[in-house]
Amino acid sequence: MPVGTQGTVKGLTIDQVASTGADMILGNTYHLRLRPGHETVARLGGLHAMSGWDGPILTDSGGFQVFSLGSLNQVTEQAATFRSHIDGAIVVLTPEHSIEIQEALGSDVAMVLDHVIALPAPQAEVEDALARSIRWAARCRAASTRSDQALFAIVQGGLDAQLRRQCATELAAMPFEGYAVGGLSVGETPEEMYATAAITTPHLPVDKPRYLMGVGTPRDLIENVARGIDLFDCVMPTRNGRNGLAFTDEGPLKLRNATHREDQRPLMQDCECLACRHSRGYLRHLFNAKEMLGPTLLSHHNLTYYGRLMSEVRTALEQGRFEEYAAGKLRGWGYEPI
Ligand code: PRF
Ligand code: ZN
Repeated sequence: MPVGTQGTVKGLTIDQVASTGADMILGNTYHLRLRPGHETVARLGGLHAMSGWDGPILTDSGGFQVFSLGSLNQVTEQAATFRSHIDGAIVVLTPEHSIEIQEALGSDVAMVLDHVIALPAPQAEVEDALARSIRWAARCRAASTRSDQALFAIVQGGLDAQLRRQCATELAAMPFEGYAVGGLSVGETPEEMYATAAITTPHLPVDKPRYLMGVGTPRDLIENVARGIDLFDCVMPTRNGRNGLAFTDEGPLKLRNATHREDQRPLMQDCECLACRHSRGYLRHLFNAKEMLGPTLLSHHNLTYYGRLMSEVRTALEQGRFEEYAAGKLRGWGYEPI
């Protein structure tokens, strides 16, 4: 899922987002609650009508943004309380309020409110956040009223195999339409992330989507698909695109580098995106001249690259040649096969 935090995938029109092959996009409860406000979004017809995106939308619950963006965060059994990063106002986010906001936004998939902590953390803190996340998941399930909105649970538990298994097993016994693995990509190594995904997915239902939140690099997608993950979201393709970095089969290219000054080649041969109609030299010029088209074109290329990667992954899985496909990609990026 491309990330459209504030009701827009930054720098792209919805037609451009659709042309990257994306089916579902992500929106953020935390941001839309603060601005323009979920009630305003509802009066504008909901997130689909407001943004013009008529495909599926998943909204994150706010748990992670409270952790990463808010200040003066305080988590009690009742709620996460934080200061708005926009105007300093104090906001109290209970599990019930997170569901109320997501129902007003009208997303197709809502996420439960969870308690996210930075890693590494003391065992007692990891256990406390995990137990609270399970209780909050139950409160979110009880609070949800829309039969046209799926609700996904989120497994926490740090890097601890026992805790991950316990959390996954308890949540799997509750009625959710899908399951996310949260609390990763928060400072651990890639190998720790892969190991944690590997010990978590066997305890999740096989017939429901498994979603790894906030991940990752192209390599992370391949490695985690190999460990049983179906769905991802990440700002990486768009944020890196805005900063002049383009993903390719040979690894990332930094377009600001002088080596690209008079390079007539596109970023990639056979890429159908809007950027690959132009030379690397032109793209470099756009970034050097701070033209807004540069971030737009590279965001379009990177989302097209991610979309194509996942589409090829699906085909390779269907045809029983995922391992071979994954090995080729990983070698191209300079990594050992799985
Ligand atoms: N919880 C929620 N959203 C998230 C995460 C999480 O743990 C992550 C983890 N990197 C990204 N987004 N609710
Ligand atoms: Zn391209």
